[in-house]
Amino acid sequence: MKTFFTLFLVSILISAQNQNLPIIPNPVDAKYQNQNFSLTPKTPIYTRHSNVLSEILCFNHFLQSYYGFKLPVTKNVPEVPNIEIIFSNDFKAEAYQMEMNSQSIKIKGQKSGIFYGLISLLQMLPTEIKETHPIPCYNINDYPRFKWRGMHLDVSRHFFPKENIFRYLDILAYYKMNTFHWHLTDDQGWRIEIKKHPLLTSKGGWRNGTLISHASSPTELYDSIYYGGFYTQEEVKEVVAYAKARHITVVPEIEMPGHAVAAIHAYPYLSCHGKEVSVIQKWGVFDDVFCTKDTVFSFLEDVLTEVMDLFPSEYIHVGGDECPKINWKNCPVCQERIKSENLKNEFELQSYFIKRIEVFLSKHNRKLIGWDEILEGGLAPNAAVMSWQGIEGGIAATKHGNNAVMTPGSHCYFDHYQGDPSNEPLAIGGFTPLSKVYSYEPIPEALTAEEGTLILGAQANLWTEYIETWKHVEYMLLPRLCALSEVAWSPKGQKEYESFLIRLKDHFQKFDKRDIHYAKSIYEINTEIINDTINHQILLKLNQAYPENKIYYKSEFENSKETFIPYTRPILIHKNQTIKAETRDDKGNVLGKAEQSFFVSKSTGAKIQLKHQPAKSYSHGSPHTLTDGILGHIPWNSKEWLGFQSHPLIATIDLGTTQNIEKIIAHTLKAEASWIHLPSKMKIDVSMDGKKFKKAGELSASDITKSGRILEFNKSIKNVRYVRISFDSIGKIPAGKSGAGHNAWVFVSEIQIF
Ligand code: TNX
Repeated sequence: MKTFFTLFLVSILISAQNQNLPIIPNPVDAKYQNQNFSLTPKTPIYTRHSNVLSEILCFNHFLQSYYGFKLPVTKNVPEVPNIEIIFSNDFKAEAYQMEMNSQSIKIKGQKSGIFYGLISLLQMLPTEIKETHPIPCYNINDYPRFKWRGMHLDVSRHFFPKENIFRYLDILAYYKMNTFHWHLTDDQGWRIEIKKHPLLTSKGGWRNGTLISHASSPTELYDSIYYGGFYTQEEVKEVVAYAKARHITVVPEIEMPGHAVAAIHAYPYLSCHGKEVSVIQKWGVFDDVFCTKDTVFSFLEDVLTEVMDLFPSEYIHVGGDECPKINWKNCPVCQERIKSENLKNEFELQSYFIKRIEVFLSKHNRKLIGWDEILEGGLAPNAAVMSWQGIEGGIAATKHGNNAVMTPGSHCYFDHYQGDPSNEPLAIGGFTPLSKVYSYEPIPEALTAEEGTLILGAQANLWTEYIETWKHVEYMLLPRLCALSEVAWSPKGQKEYESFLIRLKDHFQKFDKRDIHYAKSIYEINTEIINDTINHQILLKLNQAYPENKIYYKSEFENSKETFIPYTRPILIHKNQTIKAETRDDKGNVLGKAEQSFFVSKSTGAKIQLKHQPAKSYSHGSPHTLTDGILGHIPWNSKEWLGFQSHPLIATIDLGTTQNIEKIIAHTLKAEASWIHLPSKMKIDVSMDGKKFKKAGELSASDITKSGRILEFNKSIKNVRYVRISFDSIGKIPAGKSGAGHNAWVFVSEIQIF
C-alpha cells in the first residue's frame, strides 16, 4: 500500500514537472534537474561536427524571427555556459538526447534528432527574452512513435503564395511534423508549372469566379473574380529546399483519374469526349475525369517525370479519390480497354489506371500513395493507402500487406468546425474539436501487432473550399496541429489531455506574440445534454476546459429579463428557451461564449429506440439526439445530427403515457455535395402497448420534395403512447450528382411530436 502510495505521488510529481515543461509533442522521457540554465543572446553554440551546421542555422532562423537575435556559433571550445551539439550515429534517425545543467546544454543525435532537440530547446524558451533568462533544466530522451507525421494543404481550391507555404512549414517543423502533403491539382485549379505542358498553369491555373455561398445551401451565389495562381518550378524548388532544411519531406499530389477538370480545360483531349470545359467554380465531385486512352498516360508520364525531378520524396501521391465512372461508361476507348485488359467493370478500370501509373513510378524508384479509393477494383502491389473515408481503407491495405497512412475524416479533417458553428467562420461542416483530434489512435484495434507495423503514421488534411485567406488557414490549423503532433509522436500510453491543455497555454501566448493565428475554441463552453428519460426531461450541462475559469449563464424566453448567474449544476429545460453562457477568467474577461436554443415538444426527453444504429461517425449522443429539443443547424455539424447510410432510420418514441397527438415534425438535411439526400418517404405507425402498431399515415416522395427539409405530418391521432417513424432513403445516388452510384445518406436532427 505504502509503495503504491509513493509511486502514485512520484507520478503526480513527474507529471506536474512535465507540465512546467511546455514541449508539444510531449517528449518520451524528461527529468527535472533542479537547476536553471541562463540563456542570453551571447550564449555560444559549440560543435565539432560541421555536418550539423544546417540544423543550427535553422535554429538561429527561428530565434531571429521570434526573439530578434541569433546565437554565435563556434568550432572552438567556448567559455561556459554554452550549448554543445554532438553528432552521433548511435542514435536512431529522429531520436535525440538533451542533457542540461546550469553550465551546459548538450544535444546529441543524428542530424534529424539534433534538429528535434533544438526544437525542444526552442519551445522551452519563454515568450520574451530580455537580457537573460533562466530555463529550468531537464534531461530528455526522446524519439517519435510514427515515421509519417503528416500535414496536408489544398492549394487548388484556394491558392497561397510561396511565402505562406514557408510559414506553414515553420509551424509544421515547430511541432516536429516531417511530411508536408501538397495538394497541387484539382478541378478548381492546376498549381504547378509543367514545362512540357504550359497550358496547365496558363489556362488551368485560373477560374472565372468562385462559389461564395455554402455548397449545401439551396441558392448558389458566385463572385465573378478571375481567380488563380501557380508555383513556378523555381518556387517549387525553394519550397522543397526550405522544407528539407526543417527535416520535412514534401509529398506532391497530382490528382488522377478524377478531380482533373482544370487539366482538361487546358487540354480537352485528356477527357473521354474531348469537348471544351471550364475550370470549376464550385465544390464537389465532377464527371469530367481523365480518359484511359494511351495519350493520357503519355501526358501523365510527362507530368510525373517533371514532378519527380522536383520532389525527391519516396512517395508520389496520385489522388485516386472520387472518380465518377459515367464518362468511361459512355466512352468507346475505355470500353475497349475494359475488354482488351479483361476487366470486369469501370472499378477495375480505375484499378488498371492506378496500377499502370504505379509501374511507371516504380521504374523511377518511387512509390505510389493514393486515397483509399485506390482499393476499388484491386490494390496495386506496392501502393500505400491514405485512409480518409474512415479507418477501413487502412485496415484493408495493411491486411493486404501494404502500408497505410491514417487520416480519417472523423478525427483528421481540419476543414471541419472545431467549435460551436455559431462562433466560427463558415466551414464545410462536420465537427472535429481539439479533444477529438487528441483522442485519435492511429493503429486500428482490428489489426494484429504485425499488421500494425504497416501503419506508417497519421496525417491531418486541410481542404480549402471555404478557406480563402492565410489567417484562416492558420486558424483552422492551430491548435489542432498541436494535438495531432502528440498523436503522431508521443508514446500511446503517455498521452494525457489535461497535461496537453496546460502545456498548450504557453503555446497560445507565443502565438499571440508571434502574430500566428489560432482558434480559441478551447475556451468555449462545451454543452452536453443529459437525457433523463425516467422523468421524461432533459438537462443542459455546461463544461469548460480550465478549472481556474468560471461559467455564468442566463436563460432567455418570452419577455424574460434574467441576468447572468454563476453556473453550479445542470440546467433543467422545460420550455422553449435559449441558454446563453460565458466563461470568464478571474479578472472577469469573457473567454468563450455558448448559446443553445431548445424547442420542447411531447417527444423531448422521451425514451427512444432505434432499430438500426446510425453510422459510427454520425452517431453523437445517439439515439437521444432525435429527442433533445435541439434542431440541427445548416451548415451541419455532426453533433446535432444522426446519419444513416447502410440501414434505414426507424425510431420508436415512447411518450410515457397515453396521449393525443396533432402533428409530427422531422428535421432532415439536404447536402447533396456531401451525399446527404432528403429521405424518399416518412412513415408513421402508432401503438398503445409498444407491440401492436397500426399505420397512421405517411409522407410520400412528392410531399417531401414539396415541403423541403422540415417534414410535417399533420394528423390528429387519439390515444397513442408509442410512435414509430421510419425514413426510407432514395437508395443509390443518381448519375450526375456527387457520389453517384453510392448509397445516399439520410440525416435527421430532431423528431418533434405535438
Ligand atoms: C473529400 S478527402 C475530398 C476533397 C474535399 C474534401 C472536403 C478526399 C480524398 N477528397 O476533394 O476537398 O472531401 O472535406
